[in-house]
Amino acid sequence: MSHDQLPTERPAVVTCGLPYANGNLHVGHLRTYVDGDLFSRALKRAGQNTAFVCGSDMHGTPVAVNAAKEGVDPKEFALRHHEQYIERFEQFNIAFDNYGHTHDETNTELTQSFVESWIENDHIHEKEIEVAWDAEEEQPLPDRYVEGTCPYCGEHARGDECDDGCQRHLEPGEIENPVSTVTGNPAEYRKQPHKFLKLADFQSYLQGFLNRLEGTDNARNQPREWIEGELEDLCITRDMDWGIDYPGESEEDLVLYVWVDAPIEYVSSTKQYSERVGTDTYDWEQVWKIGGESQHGTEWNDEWTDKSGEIIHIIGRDIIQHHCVFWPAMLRGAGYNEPRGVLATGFVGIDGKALSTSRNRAIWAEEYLDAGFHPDLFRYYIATGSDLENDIDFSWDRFAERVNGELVGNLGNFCYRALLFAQRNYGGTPDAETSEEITAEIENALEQFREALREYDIRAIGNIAVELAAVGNEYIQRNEPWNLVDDQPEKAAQVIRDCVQLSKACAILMQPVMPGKAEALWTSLGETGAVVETTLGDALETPPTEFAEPTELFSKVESEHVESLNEELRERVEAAEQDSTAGEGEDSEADSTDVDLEPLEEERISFEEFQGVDMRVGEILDAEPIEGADKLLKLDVDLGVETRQVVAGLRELHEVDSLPGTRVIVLANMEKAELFGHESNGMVLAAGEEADLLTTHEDAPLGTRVK
Ligand code: B3M
Ligand code: ZN
Repeated sequence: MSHDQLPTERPAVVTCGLPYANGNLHVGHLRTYVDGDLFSRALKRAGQNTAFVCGSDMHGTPVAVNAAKEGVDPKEFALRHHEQYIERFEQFNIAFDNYGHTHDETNTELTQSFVESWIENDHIHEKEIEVAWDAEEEQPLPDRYVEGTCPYCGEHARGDECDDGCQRHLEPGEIENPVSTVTGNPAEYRKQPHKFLKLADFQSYLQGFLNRLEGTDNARNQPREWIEGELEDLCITRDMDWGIDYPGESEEDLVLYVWVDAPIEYVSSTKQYSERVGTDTYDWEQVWKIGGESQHGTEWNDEWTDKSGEIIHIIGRDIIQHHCVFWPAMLRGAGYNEPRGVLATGFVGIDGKALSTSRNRAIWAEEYLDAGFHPDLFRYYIATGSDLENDIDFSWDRFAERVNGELVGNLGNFCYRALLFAQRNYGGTPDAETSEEITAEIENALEQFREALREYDIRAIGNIAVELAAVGNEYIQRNEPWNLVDDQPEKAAQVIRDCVQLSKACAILMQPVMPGKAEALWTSLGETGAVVETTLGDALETPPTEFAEPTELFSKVESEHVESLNEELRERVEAAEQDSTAGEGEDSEADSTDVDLEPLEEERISFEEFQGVDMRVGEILDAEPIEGADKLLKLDVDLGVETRQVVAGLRELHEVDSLPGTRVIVLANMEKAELFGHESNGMVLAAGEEADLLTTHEDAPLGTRVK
């Protein structure tokens, strides 16, 4: 059964992935929040009762490991970052209706009630598993306390996620060649009982769910592959003391896995909002439950769709599996409603390369603000720079170009000219009718807005006001009201009336993407109230007959400023490179993103075994990115005897265009694998985190065996 078109009569909730309370926010993090904020504002302008909620993710090893590095208590550490995020979001006009955190009472209680409900409905069982253990420190090594090799794609993986490779979630014990991040020693294994959510109970439900799901293609399609075979149990407990206790158990040091309580915060945060504004205004149970109640069963009943609210999640595309497989199963297991849409955003690169905090190639939220730019300029850039699911590049040059061309030169220029002319000649909006031509243009823009909303096209929503201003600029230029004032005063008044009406429409249409600038324009129009209280229809209401002389909405980004920002970034990246070179060989405390040199393998192999390893000289003929896989490239490699297709994790570490023509060494008898639907027939050998490619130094012919 398909969903009613947005906006619906029912309440909606828009959520953003919860930021781990463990560091500073950079422009890469901000993308999801800007998109979420834009989308929730757009729904509100379209008249949908909407709550925009989020919260800080306080638990898990991402927080515990960083707190331990600082030598502080994880709670105190996480709360400090939580407070900082609240401030940062406000500074970027990201206006959550509720921003909680996963450690608060609401979430603790609700999380435990979810787990109790899974227990009651027989979706939980206990089994003993092998968990990684550091023998020197005598401590368990959950999640980010181990690093090793992903069993699915062979890339380097951190604990519970393959964030350098196939992005899959890894269960405890799954990582290969595990090394403790505490001591750098190879991890050992210990037996330990844990609790599991039986995902297999939801196999057929999940298939139906993915068919109903709306949002970006990556979120709807990628998970299909992950639910093909029988679904494995999801381990929901960890050997840690920082987290939410498993209900009803007194076992010390066993808490719920962070990915249990984190998404439940979406519900908790909505509940807090509902409690604050009153259930008459917004009832969280109408959204999250079905007809206001829990409805159990492992299948979905189509009649439930219009008995509950609209749940829309906006996330980074590295956490699709959590939101489109685990989370719907968790909700169904507790009798809750399901997400209607999941929008998974691409990543943000810097100057054509991947953002990397360890290389200091990042632009921090604070740094952007310190540069003195209005937050709305960044919001506009990031929301409209690419389609939501594609990666987007941030560069100060492009930023200046777009601000100066699209905002200063077009939107700002039009509204300023229109209002200045109106104010000087008529003291405000002239007494005339809006023309049919311009009424139709505004109606068309409103329809485009509604259409973009229905299609979750955040980029299109962000562009509409600028496009309408371009219509206005063309209109004012064509009609030259300055030449009409004396000879055709009525015509002049009508043209200017049109332009003021267009400016008013621009204020409403730009509000989701540039809320601060929209309010400024609203004030210039002499409007009372706030644009944040308007709905789309108000764009056609008559603007005030009087207003004051306007001020310019945007100012130009100067090229000297851009140069100095580029210089700062360049120096920073170079300094980080030098630091990392200077540190090589030193016995320094490695940060979690550096990998210490692995100890040499003690176990020897025989010459016969080595002879079984078929390594050949090859040449890359062609390299192409794989859609939906940020790190992976599909290579055609000439091995002399034949050309092989090989999938390799080189995308972010090498210029893709520079690869064809490169001589490489290929492990030709590597087992075949399938990654993101592409067969990989061989493995290109490379050293270390930077994937330094192995090659030959003379001209051994292609296909020559390495021995
Ligand atoms: N805290 C951050 C991430 O993996 C993680 C998101 C939780 S969303 C419920 O992007
Ligand atoms: Zn992987």
